[in-house]
Amino acid sequence: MATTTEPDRKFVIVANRLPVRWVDDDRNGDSGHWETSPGGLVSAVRPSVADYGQAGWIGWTGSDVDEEPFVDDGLLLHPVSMTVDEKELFYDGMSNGTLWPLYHDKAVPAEFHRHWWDGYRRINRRYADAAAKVAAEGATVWVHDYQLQLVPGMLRELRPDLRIGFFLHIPFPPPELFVGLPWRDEIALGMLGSDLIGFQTPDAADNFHRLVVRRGLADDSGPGVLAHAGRRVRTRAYPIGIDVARYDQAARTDKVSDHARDLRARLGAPHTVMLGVDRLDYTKGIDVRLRALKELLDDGDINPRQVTMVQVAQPSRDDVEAYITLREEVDRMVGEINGDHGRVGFPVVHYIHQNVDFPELLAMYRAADIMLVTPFRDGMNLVAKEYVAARYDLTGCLVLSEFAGAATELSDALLVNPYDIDGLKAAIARAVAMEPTEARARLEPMRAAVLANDAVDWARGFLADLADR
Ligand code: GDG
Repeated sequence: MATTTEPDRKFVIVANRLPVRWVDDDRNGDSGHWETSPGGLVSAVRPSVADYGQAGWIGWTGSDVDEEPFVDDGLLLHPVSMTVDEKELFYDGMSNGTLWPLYHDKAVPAEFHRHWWDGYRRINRRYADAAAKVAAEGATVWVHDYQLQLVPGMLRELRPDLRIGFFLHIPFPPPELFVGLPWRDEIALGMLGSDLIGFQTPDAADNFHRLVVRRGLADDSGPGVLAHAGRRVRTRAYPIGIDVARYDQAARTDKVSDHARDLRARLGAPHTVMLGVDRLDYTKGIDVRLRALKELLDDGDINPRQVTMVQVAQPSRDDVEAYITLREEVDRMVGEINGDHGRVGFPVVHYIHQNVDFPELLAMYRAADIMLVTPFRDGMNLVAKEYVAARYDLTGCLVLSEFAGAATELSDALLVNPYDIDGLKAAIARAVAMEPTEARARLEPMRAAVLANDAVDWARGFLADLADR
């Protein structure tokens, strides 16, 4: 239903994507339907909307077609459109060619291009204008993530009456790294337009705090408090949670149990099933876990007749050069492992470069004895939490990078440094041999941690602090 835009929304989310996306049914654009967008941001943020009567969401539909605002389930969806060229500068370029690698330190070099920056500013302005148009007097606006770091500052200029919160889903790098960015002060000032800035970890919050004080952009007013332009700006860690009940309940159903049993049978009923689930992204360390597996097989430390690995790599950002290269590298490594160690009908690595649906994902979490989460750097990593939520019977072993934000809460996982291949190999070998009593003792506190901070707690915690002056 199309609707006119009135400044009547008491609560406005501003995120790169809308919470729904248009799916072409017949591939020629004649018919289609809206479905929930994938990813952790939407599932964590969407429920908070229910606490507010009149809410709106500003975001991109993923297409270059101009769409009118419309209401879905009481929520005003306000599409932001961008041309193919603008998407290249703003999204592929500045967001994913500059900021994403810079913030995930040294996975690939960050590129700095002035025309990307111009595109980033232009599109941030578009989101800020849209938010200014729909927000009611005194409304709360919650801006999300690295694509939109200029929006709080731009919005504050347009609408000083608003309460503005910003949450960064990815890491914030140490000041020593960040200062190489030619537009460091503009980005930091953009974020300082907020009343409250949330990060995934205390380290990220601390990095930002030190940066702005060191650059003379704000004064230190005590732990987590900055003084900027006559206002108080608070910074704090709010580790994001998942919809625990959804994973826990689905995992307990007969349907998922049957599915998991069937999956293990189809894998050749191995002794141990290892699993990786990631967007195909160079920060996630998919290559490093394949390298560790290959060496363990080459050395004879793992028996390919007993151990099988499933790697789901959801297609992602496939217009960006580094992602194309990674895809080729992963294809090659999987081929090499299976060529050297597989048998006809029994590959060692089952590689799925596709999106799997929720029931299939759950069945995989249930079928996996070992979950490998080995990013070089990750804001949080929801997959680690989802696995823990699905292991209601306290079986299974999580191997987790110490550089994922999740490692702070899930410190009972087998923690690894993904740059240390020998250490990773030792952790995998240890996970394969782990006794059920140890697995249980590790999972119990991890489940307690995941249950204690779910997605709704996370959003409410942030929004309560934002409301508190
Ligand atoms: C960013 C930050 C932070 C993946 N493949 C499939 C699938 N997924 C789902 C997972 C999970 C989500 O996508 C991925 O979330 P992550 O947290 O692991 O990673 P990013 O996408 O990089 O997210 C991250 C997050 O924002 C939230 O703040 O934790 O650090 O980088 O929910 O289950 N889901 C389905 N099929 C797949 O093939 N159904």
